[in-house]
Amino acid sequence: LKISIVGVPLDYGQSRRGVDMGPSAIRYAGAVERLQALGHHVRDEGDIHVSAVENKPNLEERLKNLEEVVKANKALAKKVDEIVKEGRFPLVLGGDHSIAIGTLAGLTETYQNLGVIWFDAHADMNTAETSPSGNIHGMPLAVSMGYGHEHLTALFQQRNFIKPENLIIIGARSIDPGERHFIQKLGIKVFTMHEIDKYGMAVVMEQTIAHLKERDVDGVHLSLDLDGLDPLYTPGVGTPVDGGMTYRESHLALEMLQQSQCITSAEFVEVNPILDEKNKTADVAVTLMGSLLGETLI
Ligand code: DIR
Ligand code: MN
Ligand code: MN
Ligand code: MN
Repeated sequence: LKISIVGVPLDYGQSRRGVDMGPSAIRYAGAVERLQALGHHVRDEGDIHVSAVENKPNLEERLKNLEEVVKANKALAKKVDEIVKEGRFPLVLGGDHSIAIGTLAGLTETYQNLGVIWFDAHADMNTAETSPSGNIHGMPLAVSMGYGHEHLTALFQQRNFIKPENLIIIGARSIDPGERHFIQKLGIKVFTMHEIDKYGMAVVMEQTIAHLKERDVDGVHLSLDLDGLDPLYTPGVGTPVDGGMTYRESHLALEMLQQSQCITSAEFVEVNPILDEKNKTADVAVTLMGSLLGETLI
């Protein structure tokens, strides 16, 4: 595979500083070397420019740092679009999860019927109206389906939004009332921790892959929020929620995605080295990349 890595040092989509250092932490954990060892051609494209200076008051409390988030995502969408058009696999390193808006906007310039697998403790489907926090990292799925502030939805220039039937959320255990309403209204497929406990990860992944095949998608993006795992394994995240996926469950899931050969792009987000224990969360992110991109035990 020809892989292009892009870092997005953005922490304005949520309230705890430090997730802007996520791309560095993931690189330090050996992402490039790990993927090269699997035989991939890896090109590190560097970081999207984001101003490190936090000098603006939050003028809009319902959408914190809106214009900074829009600006970074616009640049990211352009970069991801270029990578896809070059025939390379985009691997995006966050940064907070608001960067999924730019990644998906870039991907949908090419993919007309994109599937999305969303690993997360959260549903990330709030809008300014339903958000309890005003943090845009809790909104990328709503935006990507065409709901939310027009400065965000406008990043999807062709208005080729993600179809609710093409989206699967895995690992959710903290869903806000507005998000629950949205999920029910749009009929979104969600494997919460309850289903993972009850059926096991193997069945959840078989159903996920079968569902996307039935939908006849032309690509599948994996958006992996490290808070989807239990904080025992990934403590370096801004909004940890107990009762998450284990290290083994997450690896199994990504190994099954590798075996299915369906994934065409990926992003790993919310690694916050300031909150971490000796870069443990970035280390897990890199081992997960290995599983997704071809590592096997023997
Ligand atoms: C919460 C937290 N649902 C919000 N979201 C998080 O602020 O919208 N997403 N942490 O990853
Ligand atoms: Mn910062
Ligand atoms: Mn998230
Ligand atoms: Mn999350």
